[in-house]
Amino acid sequence: MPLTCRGRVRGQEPSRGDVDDALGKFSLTLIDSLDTLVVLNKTKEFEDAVRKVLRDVNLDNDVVVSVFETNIRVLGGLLGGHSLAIMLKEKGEYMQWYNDELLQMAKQLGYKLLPAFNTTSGLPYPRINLKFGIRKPEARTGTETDTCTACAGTLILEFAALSRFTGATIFEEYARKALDFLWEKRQRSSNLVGVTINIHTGDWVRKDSGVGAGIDSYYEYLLKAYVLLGDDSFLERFNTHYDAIMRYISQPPLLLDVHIHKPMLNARTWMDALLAFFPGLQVLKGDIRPAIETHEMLYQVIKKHNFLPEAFTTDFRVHWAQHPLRPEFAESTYFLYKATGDPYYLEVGKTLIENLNKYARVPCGFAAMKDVRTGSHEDRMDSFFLAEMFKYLYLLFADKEDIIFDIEDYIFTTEAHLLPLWLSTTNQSISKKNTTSEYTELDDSNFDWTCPNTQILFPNDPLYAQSIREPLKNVVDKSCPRGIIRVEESFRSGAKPPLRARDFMATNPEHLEILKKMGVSLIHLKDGRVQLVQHAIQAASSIDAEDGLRFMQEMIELSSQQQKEQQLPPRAVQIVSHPFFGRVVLTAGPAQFGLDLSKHKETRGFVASSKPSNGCSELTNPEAVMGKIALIQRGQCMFAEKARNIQNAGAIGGIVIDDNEGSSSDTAPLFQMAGDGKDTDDIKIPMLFLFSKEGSIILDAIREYEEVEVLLSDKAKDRDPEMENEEQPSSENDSQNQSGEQISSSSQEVDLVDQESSEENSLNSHPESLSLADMDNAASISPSEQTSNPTENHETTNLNGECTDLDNQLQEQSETEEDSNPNVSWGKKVQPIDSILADWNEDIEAFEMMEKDEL
Ligand code: DMJ
Repeated sequence: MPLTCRGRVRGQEPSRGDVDDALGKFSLTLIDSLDTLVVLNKTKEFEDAVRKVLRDVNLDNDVVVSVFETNIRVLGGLLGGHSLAIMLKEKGEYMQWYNDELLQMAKQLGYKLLPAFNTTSGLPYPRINLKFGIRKPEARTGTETDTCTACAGTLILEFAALSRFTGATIFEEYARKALDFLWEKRQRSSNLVGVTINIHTGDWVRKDSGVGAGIDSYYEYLLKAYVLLGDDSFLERFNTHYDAIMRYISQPPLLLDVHIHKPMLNARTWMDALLAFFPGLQVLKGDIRPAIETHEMLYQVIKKHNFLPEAFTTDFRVHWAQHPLRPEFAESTYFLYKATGDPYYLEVGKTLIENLNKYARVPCGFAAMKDVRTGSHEDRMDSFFLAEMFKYLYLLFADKEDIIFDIEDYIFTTEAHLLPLWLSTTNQSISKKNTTSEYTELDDSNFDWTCPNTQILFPNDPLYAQSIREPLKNVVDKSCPRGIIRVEESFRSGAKPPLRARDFMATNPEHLEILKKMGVSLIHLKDGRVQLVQHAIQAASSIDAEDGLRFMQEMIELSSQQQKEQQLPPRAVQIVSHPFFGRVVLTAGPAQFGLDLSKHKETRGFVASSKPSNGCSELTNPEAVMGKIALIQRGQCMFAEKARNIQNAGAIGGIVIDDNEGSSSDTAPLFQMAGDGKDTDDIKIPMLFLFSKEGSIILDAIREYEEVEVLLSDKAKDRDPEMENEEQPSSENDSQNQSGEQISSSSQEVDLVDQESSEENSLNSHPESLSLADMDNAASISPSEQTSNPTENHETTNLNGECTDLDNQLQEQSETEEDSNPNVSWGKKVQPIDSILADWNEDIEAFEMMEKDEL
């Protein structure tokens, strides 16, 4: 936890949900970073770290962990550490005392994970209790029915290495069985796999398919299993899937999810950051051109937002604004540099490092970005940052002689752990399943290209990579919102649904009856929200299914509008004084009253606690808060009242800190402070809200450094290394006069926030707001994924800047023209609604047939 400078111990911090399943009280970060130390030539530190692991780590904790994460980070970390420990020992200088202790731990962990495979399918349960396994009452797990494809298909490298290192064949056998099952279950006509699968029945639960979240490393491990184990069946499977990916998902430079049964239609209009690993895998496969294209597109998204947001739309706007310092893009950059030798990729790496140092580096490490638009931080530095990001960035710039062993003798696991290639000829006793007869219709060139050789791929053409990148140079800056609006317009012009979204009441039995007829079901979420899901196949007739689709469409628009009205984008509190120098940026909630920081320059000042601390009456210490930013505790009175009291005492701003101990923006949705129902125009100062955890970072800083200066803004101010030497202005006026450049850049930021404010809404939906998801069959038409991004409608109707004219023109043009204009619609054709509906019955029939086939 780089902001609070502590380790994150499971159970001692508020739960963050699934993301905590990686934590097993087993010193995750230490184990995950063992082999990085050797790569970085920190041999002595490696030796110390191994001793610490052997001395302190307990694998027998009563904790439920993710099988996938434990495998890739902990088992992989132990095996990577073992691989390099024996390499060092053989060299004769370091680790002379080492006697396979890490391997023994890895074996112990391997046996702990095996009960997860006790399913009829052989696919592992997603979670296991390290002490009690699965299903026992004490285990508190074992009732799950689904897992993700990557979760079940990303075991073979670690499990096979464990088998081959130890001679215990059971691990490799189990991992192979899970892979065999996934292969059997691939959708036979598209050769694609879905995102989640039922571990008991083998049915696809989520039938969308891409190369990012939920599937990514399944593909990676098929190709790498071939490299590590030399088993052709893995290569054949990989190539079959790769062929399908390039046919359906790859829409250069984009990679867009499709439906496994209807692979010609996109399943969503955004991409996730995890797919950034794919160009690196394409390099390993030897397919350099699309790797260069996708990588270039991703780099431009990064240049726009400093980091790759967790998800971004096909027109490159932020969809999910977090960035947990994921390494996938650095990984692909490294492999592209290895393949092309093009110094451009060193420049890319330099930008990545500069951005990390500039925006993510904090006194106790590197903090994840909570929001790439505001530059605010999350108190989180995941173990993959050291395991992967550091390793790939170091390797990108390292010369051969900088690394004390030959990196070419190893393969990288998905967590960048190093496994020696000599394992391919060790303990090969595990029987290979001969499934070769299943592979047909593949172009031979697919096989020739595996494992690239730059001399063969593009001899004598140093400008090869550049010539591919050049046409994509403006792909992000010049992109315009997609033409989805036309599909929506088709809805609007058509018939109205029997129940209008605005009239719908979840408590009205008649309404529920109509929904059922239209194939729409209602799910009450734990947090009080209501989710609507449409399965067209469950509608009473195809006419009802169409009505259902219209109803859902109306609901999306309504939800989008409501969320827009309810929320404002987050703000940032940046600590600028010594020793923070702007490095710590806290996510803050805005107020519906007072100075709007998105329209005005930031406010800078020293902080002072108000007395009384809740600010609910006239302050007794006006001299202390005069000209400063007052800290007030939440509770006892209205936010507006607090604001008036501190303003009367002469404060230039206020920060309300939550009185609910332990609350944090990591775990609670941000909200805006409402007024008091009266006219609040008299409140002129900016007011921000911090949850308790973020607030205590400021309070701790005051205790330690007394004078703490902060900047209240809508986006963190860039900080240069010089900022540390800069004389800190002491008043708001001083700071606001720093430079004209700064002022203009902050007004651009306002534009950006305005454009993107609605995207924020999907992150912070209020419990009372409606959320919509998964229209299942309807997912086979373009607008379906708007269910998870209710902002699309807003964005397509509120076009900005140069794009407006172009888009309006296009709306008037014929439908076919849109697809011929690459500026407007990257990817596949947006079908007119009539043709979709005409196709409807046929789809449903085909869908039913395929379901039967699968069963
Ligand atoms: C890593 O833990 C692994 O690379 C995994 O396969 C998916 N991505 C995370 C980091 O983003």
